[in-house]
Amino acid sequence: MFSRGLFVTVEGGEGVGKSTNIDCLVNYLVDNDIEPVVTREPGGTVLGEDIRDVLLRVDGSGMQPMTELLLVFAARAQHIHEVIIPALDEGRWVVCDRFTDATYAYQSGGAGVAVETVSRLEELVQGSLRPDFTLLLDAPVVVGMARARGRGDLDRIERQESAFFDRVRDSYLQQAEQNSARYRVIDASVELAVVQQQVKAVGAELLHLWSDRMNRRG
Ligand code: Z5A
Repeated sequence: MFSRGLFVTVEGGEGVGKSTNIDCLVNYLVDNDIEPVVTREPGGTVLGEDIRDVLLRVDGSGMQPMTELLLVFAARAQHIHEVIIPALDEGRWVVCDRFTDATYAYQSGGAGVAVETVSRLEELVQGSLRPDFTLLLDAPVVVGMARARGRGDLDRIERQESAFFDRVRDSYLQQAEQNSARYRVIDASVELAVVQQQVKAVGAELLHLWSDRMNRRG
């Protein structure tokens, strides 16, 4: 039902280089005649960006893990309805900076919400919508945090203790192992040029996947 376009997500911990490498991937795709819709979570819509501000601002509100989880899924419900499904239904590619795997990593792995609670909301909000392909940029927490700190003030989630981010990373690596057909993991701790070579190789793999799919459809 949702499979006309291609839904690609990019995941990873703080500062691993998602934005930088999404630019690289998108440029590669555009050079190969694919113009994806590029979007992000939390956010991607006017309402979703407002929810993102609430989620990330440092205001001492003592946000509870369940509140955080429901806000993430509220933003996602709007994003799916307004942006993702319409684009996929038009046969377009969607490249999304984080999606529900981030919820498993941060709200469940990091903050301790039960995995079953996340998966119940996933079913409720997404129905059968799942990414076709996920690129995980992986780096030790200290590497990503040093890069994130280089950009200035830390937001509310970035202020968690480092054990939180170790659990986030573990959750991502576990998800990649459990969904190995959908995931590609790139070591993002090395020099940017080396990372981007691999990102372009992933772009080439996606183009093959797409062309196979088109051929099967006749
Ligand atoms: N969140 C959640 O909790 N639950 C959810 O379900 C979802 C999200 C969807 C915002 O996400 C927050 O939302 C996030 C999780 C939570 N936690 N926080 N905070 P975000 O994706 O917008 O925020 P982020 O993870 O903090 O991403 P970022 O800070 O924008 O980082 P990035 O995109 O991964 O990195 P970057 O901006 O591309 O690169 C950072 C710097 O490193 C930059 O100066 C680059 O030039 C440099 N860089 C990148 N790669 C390299 C290499 N290889 N070598 C050297 N330097 C590099």
